[in-house]
Amino acid sequence: MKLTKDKFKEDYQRLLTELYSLDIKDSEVSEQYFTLGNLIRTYASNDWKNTNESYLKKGEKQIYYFSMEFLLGRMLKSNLLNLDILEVVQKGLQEFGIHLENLIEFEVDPGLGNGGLGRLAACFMDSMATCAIPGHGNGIRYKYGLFKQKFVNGYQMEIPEHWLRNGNIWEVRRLNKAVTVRFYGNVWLENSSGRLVPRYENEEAVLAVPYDTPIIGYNEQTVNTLRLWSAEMHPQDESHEYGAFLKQQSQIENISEVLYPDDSYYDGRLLRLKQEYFFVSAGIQSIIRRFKKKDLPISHLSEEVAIHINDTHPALCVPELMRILLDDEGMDWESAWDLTKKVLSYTNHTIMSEALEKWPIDMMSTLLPRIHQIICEIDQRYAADMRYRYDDHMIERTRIIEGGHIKMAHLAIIGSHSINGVAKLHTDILKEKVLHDFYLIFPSKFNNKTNGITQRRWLLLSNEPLRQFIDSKIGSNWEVNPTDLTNLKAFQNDEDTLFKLAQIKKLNKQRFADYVKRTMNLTLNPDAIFDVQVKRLHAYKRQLLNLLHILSLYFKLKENPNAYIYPRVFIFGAKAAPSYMYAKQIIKLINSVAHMINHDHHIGDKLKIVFVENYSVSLAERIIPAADVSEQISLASKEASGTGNMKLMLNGAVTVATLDGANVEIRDQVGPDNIIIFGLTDKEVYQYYHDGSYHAYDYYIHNPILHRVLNALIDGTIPGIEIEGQDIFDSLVKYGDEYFVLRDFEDYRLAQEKVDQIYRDTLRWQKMALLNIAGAGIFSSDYTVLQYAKEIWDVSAKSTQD
Ligand code: DL6
Repeated sequence: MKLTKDKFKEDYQRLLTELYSLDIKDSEVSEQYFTLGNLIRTYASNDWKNTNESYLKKGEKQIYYFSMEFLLGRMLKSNLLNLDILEVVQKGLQEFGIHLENLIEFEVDPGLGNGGLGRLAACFMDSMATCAIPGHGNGIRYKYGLFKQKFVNGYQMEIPEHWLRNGNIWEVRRLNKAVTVRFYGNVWLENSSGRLVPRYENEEAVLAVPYDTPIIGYNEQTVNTLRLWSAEMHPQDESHEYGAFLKQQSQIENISEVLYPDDSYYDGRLLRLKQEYFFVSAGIQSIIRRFKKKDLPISHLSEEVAIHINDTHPALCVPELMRILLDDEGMDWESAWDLTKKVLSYTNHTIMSEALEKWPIDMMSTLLPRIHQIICEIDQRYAADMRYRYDDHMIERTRIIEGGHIKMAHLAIIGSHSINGVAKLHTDILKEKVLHDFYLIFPSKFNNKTNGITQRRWLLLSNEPLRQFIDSKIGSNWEVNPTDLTNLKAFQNDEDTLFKLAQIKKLNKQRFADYVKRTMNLTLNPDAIFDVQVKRLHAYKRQLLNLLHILSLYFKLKENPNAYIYPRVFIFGAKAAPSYMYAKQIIKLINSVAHMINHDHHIGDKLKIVFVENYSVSLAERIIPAADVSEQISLASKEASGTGNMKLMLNGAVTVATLDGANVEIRDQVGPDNIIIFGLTDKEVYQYYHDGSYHAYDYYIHNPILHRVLNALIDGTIPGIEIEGQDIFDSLVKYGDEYFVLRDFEDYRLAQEKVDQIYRDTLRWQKMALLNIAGAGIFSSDYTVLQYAKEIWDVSAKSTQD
């Protein structure tokens, strides 16, 4: 938008006085922040209105991305960037004596997601708006997002994060758009004029109230909507006796209270199923209501609407859309089923069996009786259809209801027209292994869409020095056309460019070091290699492998203080799921090793470990620009894609990786000389599974370095880990080492030696860094969403990149 500094200053001053009856000089950061937020919303409001109006035209197909998680990160700076007023506002505020950075830091980082899946949804929101794809989010407005992590004596403690305490400047509550979602009760089918219609009694009605957040595109016109639903008491129940009212109110509000209720007990699981149906039902009802404004017959729904199921959590879209088409719209089963499949598509984000959801039948039938009936009918019809083509085993393996459970991935696959994995390797594994039966039955439904990241948040906003540097080399067109970053290759042998790149990295490292000094009172040497592993803590991601290697360096230095080791700072950021005890033990172990090494005066600057508390989007924005090395070391086949790997390469980190997830495509982009690959391949892992020939104990016995390191877990070398050390040791040495940590250790150690050697040659290292930046453009989520739009959602984008 066009905005002059003077106009901004005038608007800002006026609004601050209107809102708070204050003069700027008397205002505090909170007032300054809310004034700016309000003003940004005003600036975006016309575009939001116009975008919404234009979407009501017939033929403007709308995409709805259903996701339990949207990990947006702070919005202030990204909204300023996307409106193209960042500089003007910064300068204007400066003239008032206000530092924009302070307002940015004041904003709460809403943790409405766990990690990769939720952050991907956020990148997609940004990219869809930027590429002018009519794409909207649909999710839950949790009162408490992901817990706040604290370390107490090295242990993870979880503290509630009340992110809404000060209000949320970006959202608009739309009570007039509320819908009713029904749970429990009895349902039966009655014949009415030759058609079976459901009759209900004793249901519990919940009011779903939408809160809309504008998603501003980086294109000066499109503003899409993220709609998050909040559960409230239904007005029909407000006449209850006061005590009963309060009890019921708290039960109902519980639905949108917390992200991931503890699912280690029955009530927690029930609440989670409630959440899933709650946002699915509310979302689909509001989509149908909006569709009806177009005054078209319901049979045209698939021409106007596409609904995307992000992982299995929203898989109830299948029976809910069927319910609406059958019961409310009076369609016959075949037409409704046909339409449902045309509207819905599904992304799988993991092959980990524990994450493939299934629900006990009695839970579903009690909580959602009509939905249960529809699922049973879908399942029976599926089995009947398949009977002529496949044997009983195949049908049993693929049907939705099996062993007293409802399998949500099967429901999503059978009820959608498209199923995609999130990296080439992941999709291949789905086709060949995990979902092989389905691939044989529905080959044309399967496709790959490799994940992507938005270059706006992950470079333009978080790494200003690098952005300016790239602009100075190749111009700024890459900002809208990220594959133009390949033009940087022309500078791969230009010493001046490479030294400047090294300087920028050092500047970013110094900034991070300052932050660590301020918050953890730990001094870091910015000339050391900054080696980063930031992601959820999970055994398959193998933070443990990283730690065992660090211990091997430590012992090497203890034995020989003059050993040839380039100084390194190992940076971890990771939260463990509250009920995942093994992951929490690994956190304690890392913290204990960090304490031991960081306090060892003989080691000094040579090794340091930083385990940042409460890893979040905002912390990622600080850490990633400062990374020299990106650790992507999951056991091959287990990480569906990864997106941190893309963010780190875009910021010039060199990847140490297994050939897992999107690492494979990163290697293809940068070439084998610019990435350091080690470890088993997915094929080798599957071969081990097949022949059962992996014996972790042999590696413990035969590799003296590993032997020494593993013994340190149980011989008192590391203070304070008596229980954790023994449990972790046993998991690796005695109980089979599920993720082949010991098998890959030596190869990893050698890969790390390579890092150490190459880093000493600044020009060679910076050339690798430059080629990583140059190769990262293809991983822009702008391209990813354009592929989804064209190949899955069948919608055109009015994008400049198209
Ligand atoms: O697709 C986004 C992201 C991938 O990059 C990660 O590799 C994958 O682990 C993650 N999957 C999940 C789903 N897990 N569960 N449940 O978060 O998705």
